Formats: sequence, C-alpha cells, structure tokens
Amino acid sequence: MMNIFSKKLNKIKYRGFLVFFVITGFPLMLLSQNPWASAVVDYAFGGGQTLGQDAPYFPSNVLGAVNPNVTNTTPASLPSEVVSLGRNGWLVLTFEQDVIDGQGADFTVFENAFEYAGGQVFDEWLIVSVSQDGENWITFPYDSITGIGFAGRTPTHGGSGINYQDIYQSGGDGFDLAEIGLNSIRFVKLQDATRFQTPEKIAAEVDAVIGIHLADPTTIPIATNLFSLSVENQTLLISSLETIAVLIVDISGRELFSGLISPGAAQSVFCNVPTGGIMYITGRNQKRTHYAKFLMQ
Ligand SMILES: [Ca+2]
Ligand SMILES: [Ca+2]
Repeated sequence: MMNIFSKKLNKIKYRGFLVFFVITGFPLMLLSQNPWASAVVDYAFGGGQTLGQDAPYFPSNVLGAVNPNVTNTTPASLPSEVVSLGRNGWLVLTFEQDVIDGQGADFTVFENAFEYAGGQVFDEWLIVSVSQDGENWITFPYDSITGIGFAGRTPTHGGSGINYQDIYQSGGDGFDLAEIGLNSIRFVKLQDATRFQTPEKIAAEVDAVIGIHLADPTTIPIATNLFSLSVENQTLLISSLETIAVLIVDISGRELFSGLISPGAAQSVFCNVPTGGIMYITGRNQKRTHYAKFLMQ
C-alpha cells in the first residue's frame, strides 16, 4: 500500500485531478480569488518544438498572468512566458474555483499570436475542450478550414491597466460556456491544432488562461474536505476522515514529508514550519488528489 501510494505520489506533481487552493498561514484563511489557471493536471507534449517544456519554466509559464509587456506586435516568446505544445501536444489546466457561465465569454485563452506587416496575424491554432470532472470532455466546435472556434488566433493586447477579464481589452480568444450548454467547468484542455493550418505551422504555444466568470471560491465542490491543515507552535498538523497519502515539498521541490495519514485525530507531519516559506501539499486517496499551496506568514 505504501509503495503504491509512494509511486503514485511521484507522478502526481502534474497529473491526476488536482484541486488547487491557496491557504495562508496561521490563522488559516482563503486568499482573494485568483482568476488565472492555477495548476497543470496532465499533459503530453508532441514533437518538433520544445520551447519552455523543461524545468524550471514549465508549468509556471502557463500558470498565472500574462506578461503585461506583451502587445499585439511583441508576443510572449520566452520559455519563462510560454510553453510550446509540440505537434498535436496538449495540456489540461485547472482553476482554484469553477469557471461559470455568465454574459458572453467565460474564459480567455492566451497564445502568442502576433500582428505583423500591416495587420496580418501570425496565429497558431488550439483546440479547446472543457470538463467539470476532468474525465468527461466537451470540445468547442471549430472549423478546421477557417479556424473559427480555435484558440490561438487573436494576439494578446498589453499595456498598463489592462483588465484581462475583459475580452475586448485583453485580446486572446474567449470561450462562452453557453455555446456548448454548460453552466460551469473546472478544467480546460488545449491541444495543438496547427496541422490544420496552411501553410502548416510547427506547434502552438500556451501563455495563460483566465476565468472571466468565476464561482465563489467558498463553494469549491468535492475536494476541499479531503484533508484539513492547521499550525500549532510551528508544527503542521493534518487531519482527514479517510486514509490519504500526503506529500509535502518546498518551493524548490525538496521533499519535507511523505507518508500516510490515518483517519482520526490531527497528526503532526512537519515541524519548524518556515515563516514566509511556501510549501506544496498533496493529499491523495484512491480516487482523487487535492493540492494545496501553504504560505506561512
Ligand atoms: Ca457565457
Ligand atoms: Ca505565461
């Protein structure tokens, strides 16, 4: 049992169905809403182009905000800013809360399309699919001839004061859940679709995804009660209602704790919690994984 869990834990850094939420230190409380994609839960890069696919760039280059210096004519191009999916490659992003259907576009995908030579756009297409549970997917309809329905077609607008939750200010390609009859989703899958383009391109990049309409973070479904955290006298305590495998690493990926937590009273898992430090905590049962970023203030 321990070995199985341990092996799985080695894989779950980016895989599985992670619910990512942010907790501050003592006292524990939810931070303000982060609208940007917060975790990569699965991916498979294709061939041909490898920009940004390695540590330390991936996955942070697809999480969080776009670089505000990016404009229509100066696209994101550094490995710290974007990842190339490679030929037919794909990745799955999730958020700290559900993206819900509101008026118009509900989330926006930022690739690194750009304008050149008097307004022509160099674009690289992405197929966009969404899911509530990470298992069942609905793909936004697209026209593989015209490119309508793909992401990766519209340059990112930049400059100070841009509201990236306003598709008209931000650029990028917006997607409306009403178009496919969904009220909310938790996962966005982006797959390189440059094979459809003429002339063919090598591979699309992913810069960022932002939720425009978001559920209240306090209504996170399913997962957040898999385990609870508390800190007493600089000791991190974890309690759970079931047996879970827990992995704790620091910001550099160094393992601080790995083991099973039994149901019942809170168990001490880590002493000398570093003030001002960040820890990533993963809890997994047989069915699912929860992922927490812990900031001790
Ligand atoms: Ca909508
Ligand atoms: Ca980025």
